[in-house]
Amino acid sequence: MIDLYTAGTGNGQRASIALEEFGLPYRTHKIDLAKGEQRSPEFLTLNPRGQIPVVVDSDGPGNAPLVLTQSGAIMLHYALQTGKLLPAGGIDRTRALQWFMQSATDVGPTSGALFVSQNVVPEKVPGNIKVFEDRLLAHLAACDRQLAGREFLAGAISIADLNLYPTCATRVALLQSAGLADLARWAKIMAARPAVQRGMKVPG
Ligand SMILES: N[C@@H](CCC(=O)N[C@@H](CS)C(=O)NCC(=O)O)C(=O)O
Repeated sequence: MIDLYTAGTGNGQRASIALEEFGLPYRTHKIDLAKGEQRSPEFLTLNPRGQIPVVVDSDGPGNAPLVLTQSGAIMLHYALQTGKLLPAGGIDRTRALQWFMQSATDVGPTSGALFVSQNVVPEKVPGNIKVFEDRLLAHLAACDRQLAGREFLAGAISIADLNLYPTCATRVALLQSAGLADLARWAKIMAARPAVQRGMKVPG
């Protein structure tokens, strides 16, 4: 059985939409980030960084229990385990990994930095916020160009698309103001997927 410790954030949604798309049964445990539950002694035994998402899988590799953090690692681990949403080999697999890493290392972290500059730093400086907004838009514009004439980022739908989607879902106004039409078309296709819809509602 898989236990998912999560909250309603982009990284939490990455884990839950992946588990839904892979068709893996899981139990959800809501972590209240505002109350600081991620820093409780019990939670820190699962993730010493004190962040969601965390998966506890009673049936990990070698039939041993697995505790896994990092939304990207969770996605990739179950893609490899199930053989779903990642081409088996060749250039298709390489391209899927390239775009998976683009959202994991460019889009997601920049969106996080934008959130911090808007909501967490003690002094909100419009010029600094704009720097992060522009950097995020540059990353998303690359996705938009890649999606021109394509339904998904790298051939068939893959973990590259799953990893990118939660950021686009939370940045709708920014996408619209930037006129990224191919990305907006792709986001509608992603939003219509029943498994994505279920995963985006977790933890409820
Ligand atoms: N790189 C990690 C980032 C995880 C992360 O930033 N989690 C945030 C929510 S999206 C969190 O738990 N924040 C609470 C905190 O840092 O106290 C991943 O992809 O899983």
